[in-house]
Amino acid sequence: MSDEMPTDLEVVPNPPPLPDRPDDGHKGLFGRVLVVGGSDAMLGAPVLAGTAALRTGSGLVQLALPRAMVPFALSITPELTSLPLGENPNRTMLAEAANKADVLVVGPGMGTARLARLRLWRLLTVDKPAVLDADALNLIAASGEWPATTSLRAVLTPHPGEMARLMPLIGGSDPAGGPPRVPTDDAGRLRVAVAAARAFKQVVLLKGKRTVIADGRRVYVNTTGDSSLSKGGTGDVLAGIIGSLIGQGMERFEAASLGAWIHGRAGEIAGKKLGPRSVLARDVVEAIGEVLRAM
Ligand code: NPW
Ligand code: AMP
Ligand code: MG
Repeated sequence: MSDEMPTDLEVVPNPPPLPDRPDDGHKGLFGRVLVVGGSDAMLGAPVLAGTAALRTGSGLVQLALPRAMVPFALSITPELTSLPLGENPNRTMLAEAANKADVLVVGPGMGTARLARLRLWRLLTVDKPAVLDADALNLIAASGEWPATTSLRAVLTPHPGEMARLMPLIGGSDPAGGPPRVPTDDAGRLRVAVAAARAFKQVVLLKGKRTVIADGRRVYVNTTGDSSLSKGGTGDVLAGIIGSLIGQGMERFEAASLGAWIHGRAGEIAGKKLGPRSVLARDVVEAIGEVLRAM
């Protein structure tokens, strides 16, 4: 990975507007989102992602998650539907559901067990746009290389810890010989996001204050968001928002840029109501409507 700042980048100053929502539309028109995630220890993550997608305007959102969790997940948000996953890796059923969806959101709370890896690898062969978050990124990092067979057109949404795990795949290392680290300054974060977008040929969103979105040619640095978002589950909300915007017809770079902006503003609104310390990820989901109404 080069230490040079790329000089051939277009800096996009603002996120794009929301996609149109025709008055006479129906749920099939506003995107089918399939969220794949959840594991014994983490039920909230896929529910937060799915609920955020519904709040962002998706018509239909299905959660593919371990069978035992389905009743709990649907009792939190009954508007979600489910694809219960059993103990055997029935990857055909999952691929069929993925092929029916307009967009996939893969990784929130999924864990990194063998079954999760088998399911992810099957999904990587599906020709659909996808948001790859959390454990989907951790599994790819652990495999040691970007999966060459993937036909997914993805948005990767690593936080700096996840990006550090991916950095060996793009030739990144710590000059001092320790584990790779993502720089904390704006220029360094931008360099890493662009290098990853170019190496993987995907859209990359590097989280944090001033989240960076890069597609290899363009870059957008988000300005919304504050420490109201510094709590478990908010990243899962972001994955759902971006998936929803892609399902509503936006291109990946545009959806990731607008999604980061909406997510940040929703965090700020929740923080004003409750105080930044007390905001929960679900409060960010609840504030999405206020953000969208004002746009
Ligand atoms: P440190 O401590 O600074 O050295 P992990 P995770 C580092 C699910 N969740 N932002 C930091 O390192 C997710 O979807 C489920 C964040 C820290 O040790 C995943 O599937 C929830 N981290 C799974 O949990 C709610 C930063 O990264 C490490 C950082 C694991 O995801 C929570 C943490 O990252 C969660 O969303 C930064 N700016 N900079 C639920 N309710 O179901 C450095 N780090 O180990 O990937 O853990 O993000 O919690
Ligand atoms: P994750 O670590 O995956 O749960 O994601 C956390 C989300 O909250 C990311 O979108 C971060 O960019 C955002 N976030 C966390 N802390 C802040 C902060 N202080 N300012 C702005 N955004 C933040
Ligand atoms: Mg996360």
